Amino acid sequence: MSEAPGWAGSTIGVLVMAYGSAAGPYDVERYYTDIRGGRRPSPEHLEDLKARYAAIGNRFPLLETTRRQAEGLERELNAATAGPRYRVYLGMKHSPPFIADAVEEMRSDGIDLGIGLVLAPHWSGMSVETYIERVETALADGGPEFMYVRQWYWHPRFVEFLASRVFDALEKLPRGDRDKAAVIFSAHSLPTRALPDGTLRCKACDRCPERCQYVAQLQRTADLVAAKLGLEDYLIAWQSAGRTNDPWWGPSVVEMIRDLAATGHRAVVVCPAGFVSDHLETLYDLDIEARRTAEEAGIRFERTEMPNDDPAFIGALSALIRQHLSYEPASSS
Ligand code: FEC
Repeated sequence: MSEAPGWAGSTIGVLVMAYGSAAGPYDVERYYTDIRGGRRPSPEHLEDLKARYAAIGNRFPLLETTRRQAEGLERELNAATAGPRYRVYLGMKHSPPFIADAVEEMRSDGIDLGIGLVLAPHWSGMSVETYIERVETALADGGPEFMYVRQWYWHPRFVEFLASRVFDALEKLPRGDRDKAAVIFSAHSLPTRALPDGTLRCKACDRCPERCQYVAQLQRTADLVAAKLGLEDYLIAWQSAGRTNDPWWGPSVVEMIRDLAATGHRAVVVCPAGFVSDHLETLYDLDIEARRTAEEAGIRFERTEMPNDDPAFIGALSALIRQHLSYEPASSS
């Protein structure tokens, strides 16, 4: 497979981007303020967030996991003897190393071609596009030519990987419960707004080429994984809604678990398909909150293991980057 014609002799810079996390309990206020676009959180909200981190043992694994993913990706991309060389950079949205710093590093390393990959498979104007905007702002001072992988919810190797994780989680259930189990595919909720016709839309819809791609893309991931496994009882739901005054996209995972229990299910497997690492949203929102909801409702709970730096997942990311460079060398989509 020939990649990025015209760039064969150069080093391609891959900018891997993720959400970011606090560096420790002392850094939670700075981090929360950054997430809120510079507005400091109320003391109640800050205490609530600190308490959630404390409940998971004050762990902040996202940066380290993303670093391992980036290192693994660089190794995997460079494993091929022919073709261009790759250098992988790391840029976070809400904590150091920030995206702008990574772009600056690429510029000073003399990288000619950059490719941006956000570690979130489903596109939304409120998620993936906000990373790209940060890159574009940083590029205003000059820098590599850039292209972006905006969405990869469909990638066969990612789908295959998720299917194996769902299979493993189902296998952990006792046989009798497995036969009455439902699988919930979840992603981060987004704030919504009401349209004049009464329907709800993600707040980002004005920026979507088509409406609610985010919802349709999660559904597509779920359908593809379900088809691989022959699953019939599966749904999508939304998790980790923020503590803001807006309504957020639903139904939530917690609501869905209660509904499933009420309709005779004996177990639920949650596959957080919108995330690829362990962090607060999996370790607290699912492993503590959603699990507690299931237990209170009298049904079993399993969560699929996150991709983190599993070699099969890193291989899927590497295939994605190579394909993007081969088929769309001049595209920015
Ligand atoms: O472990 C960690 O420290 C980081 C976990 C973490 C991930 C993550 C991913 C996404 N978020 C998305 C959207 C929003 C919107 C708001 C918002 C707020 C928070 C807060 C925390 C937080 N998010 Fe997050 N998100 C993570 C953590 N997120 C903490 C603030 C406390 C709270 O309200 O619970 C609302 C912003 C505002 O207030 O104006 C919107 C989306 C993703 C998935 C895509 C991605 O990874 O970029 C979408 C991981």
